[in-house]
Amino acid sequence: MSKSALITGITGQDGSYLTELLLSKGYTVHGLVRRSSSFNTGRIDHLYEDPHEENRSLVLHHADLSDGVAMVNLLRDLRPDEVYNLGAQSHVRVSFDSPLYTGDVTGMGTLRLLEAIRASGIDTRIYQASSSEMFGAAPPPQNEHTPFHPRSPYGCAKVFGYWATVNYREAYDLFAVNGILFNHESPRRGETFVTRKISRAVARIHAGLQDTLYLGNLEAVRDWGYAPEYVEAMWRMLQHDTPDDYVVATGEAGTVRAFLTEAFAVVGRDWREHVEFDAKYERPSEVDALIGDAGKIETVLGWKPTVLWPDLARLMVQADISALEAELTGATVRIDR
Ligand code: NAP
Ligand code: G4F
Repeated sequence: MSKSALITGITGQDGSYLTELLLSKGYTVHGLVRRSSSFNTGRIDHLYEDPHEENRSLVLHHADLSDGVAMVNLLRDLRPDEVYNLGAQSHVRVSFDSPLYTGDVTGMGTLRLLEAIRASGIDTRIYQASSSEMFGAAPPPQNEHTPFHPRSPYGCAKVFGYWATVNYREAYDLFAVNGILFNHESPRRGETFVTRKISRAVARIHAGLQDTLYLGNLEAVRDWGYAPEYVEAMWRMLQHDTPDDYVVATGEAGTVRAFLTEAFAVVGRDWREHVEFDAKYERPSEVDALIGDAGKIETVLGWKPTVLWPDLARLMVQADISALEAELTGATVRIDR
């Protein structure tokens, strides 16, 4: 019998790569999609199966992490072997503008899902998308023993989700794990996160469509990994014989300034001729440095990253240049990296 999984946040960067991974392993994948007035399934359109087909391996369901009843009903009906909770208001800067919404979806949404599993009485395993943002002001390198000191409403909400996951493991013997993932990027990264904002701008500047890129703090240090490798880590956590929490990171970090240098070098340009500061992209409280120690997951689950941030910067710029060229020549654009 093939396994089944439910993914919240299936339309996001990680959701799309995880869906590809699980389908390649023979899973039936159910995805939770929130209602939107325009299409929000661009990252998974290439995997879409018509609802009238029989024996589909990818099935989408309308629901929202703010609706606990919908989640109980969905879980009771689907009875998935595995649940991946990737849904979240995931933008740190935006969480300062919408703190209560972020707390509700990113924090309480996790508790609603855990409680929906308990209330529906199903036997399943759950992965919670925890974040290095929980470490916040704690100095690097950060690992599973580093105390949390979140610096944003998003970070606070993720700390709540982390502990709710641990609590349901301890209280109800639920197979529940936290993946504490450091920043991970790809050509499918949301356009307002700094790496993708840079790679898109480089492509547009190279094509003569843009001259200036406005950014905030260039001194922040991040440990950027490659998203397709990180979804493999999520899956491995749920295949292990015991539930546990793991840091997922490359251990190699750079500043936003260094990422800029690497990205602009792809088109032979100096970023200093194109980048200007805009205070609106700064955060009321910043996370200065995130550098992960992923020794535990390498030892226990044999997971090890291969793509480090300079290669990632080049890969993302090249993908955005190709996508823009295709767009300008009227060819169909597919984000398939
Ligand atoms: P993402 O691209 O922003 O995707 C977030 C997903 O959550 C989208 O599918 C989004 O739907 C969905 N969502 C938002 N609000 C929702 C709601 N109220 N109900 C149901 N779904 C909702 O994020 P990502 O980069 O793939 O990250 C996946 C998860 O890992 C997130 O929980 C994020 O916080 C966490 N994380 C990410 C990183 C990273 O560096 N990428 C690192 C650590 C942890 P729409 O498509 O409709 O917006
Ligand atoms: O790309 P960012 O917005 O990512 P951030 O804040 O590190 O959060 C991401 O990683 C977390 C894991 O640690 C995830 F949990 C979270 O969901 C998200 O995926 O910003 C990175 C750095 C920050 O220090 C920010 O201040 O880049 C700096 N930055 C400078 N200028 C900017 C900009 N960030 C954005 N988004 N836009 C700018 O113009």
